[in-house]
Amino acid sequence: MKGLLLGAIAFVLACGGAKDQKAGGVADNTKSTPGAAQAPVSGGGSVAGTVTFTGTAPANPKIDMSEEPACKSKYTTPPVDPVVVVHNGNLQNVFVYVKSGLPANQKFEAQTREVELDQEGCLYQPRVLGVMVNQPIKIKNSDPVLHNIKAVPKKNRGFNISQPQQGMETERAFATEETPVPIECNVHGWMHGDVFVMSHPFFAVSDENGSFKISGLPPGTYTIEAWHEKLGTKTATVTVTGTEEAKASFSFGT
Ligand SMILES: [Cu+2]
Repeated sequence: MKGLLLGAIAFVLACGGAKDQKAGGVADNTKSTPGAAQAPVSGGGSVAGTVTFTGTAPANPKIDMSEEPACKSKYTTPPVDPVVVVHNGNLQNVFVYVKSGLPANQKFEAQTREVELDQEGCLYQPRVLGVMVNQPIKIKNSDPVLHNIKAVPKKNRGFNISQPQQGMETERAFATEETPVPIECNVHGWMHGDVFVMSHPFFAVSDENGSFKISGLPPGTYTIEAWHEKLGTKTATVTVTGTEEAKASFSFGT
C-alpha cells in the first residue's frame, strides 16, 4: 500500500513538471509556443543542443487579416505567417526527434496527457506539435471567429471540424505514426500547422532560443533528425552512454 502511494505521488510530481509552455500573448507572432508535448522521461541519457540559422532569414509572408478584425486587433504590428522564425541566429519550431537507433520492436506506452492545439490570433499555437500515437489533442478556439480545423494525413484518418464559437474545444488523436500530419483551416487559407505523431517519446521542438532537449534515452547510438517545414531536414549521429547529456547541433541556412 505504501509503495503504491509513493508511486502515485511520484506520478503526480512527474506530471506537475510537464508544464505547458505558453507564450505571452500574440502581439509578436514570431514567438509562438514550442510544441514539445511529451511528459518528461526520467532516467537515461539525453540529447540536447541548439538549432541555428546562418545567413539572412527569408522574409515571412504578410497576412491580410482585414476580414477578421477580431484576430487583427490582437497584433501590434502587421501579422506575418511565422514560417521561418529566427532570433539572434537561432531557429525556432524545428522538430527534433530520434529517427533510428532505438531497439527494434520496442513498444513505448501511449501518453495519456492531453496536449493543446490552440487557434489564437488566427494562427495555430503551437505551430509545430509532437504527440505520441493515440495521445489526446485538445483542439481549441480562442478567437471569437469561426475556425474549421482540417487534418490532412496520408496514413491516419483525417478530420474536418467546425468551431464557430470562442472557447470551443474538440478532442482528437491519431492512431498511426506519421511525420507530420499537416493541419489547415478551411476559413483562413494562411493557417498552417504540423502535428508529428510518434511511436516513441523521444522528440522535442526548438524554442525561441533554438534550444531542444530529448530526455530519457537508453544507451545507444541514434540518428537524430531535425525537421523544418520550409528548410528541410538535417541529421546527426549521437551516442548516449549512461545518464549524461550528449550534444547535437543543427545548422540551417546559407
Ligand atoms: Cu481559421
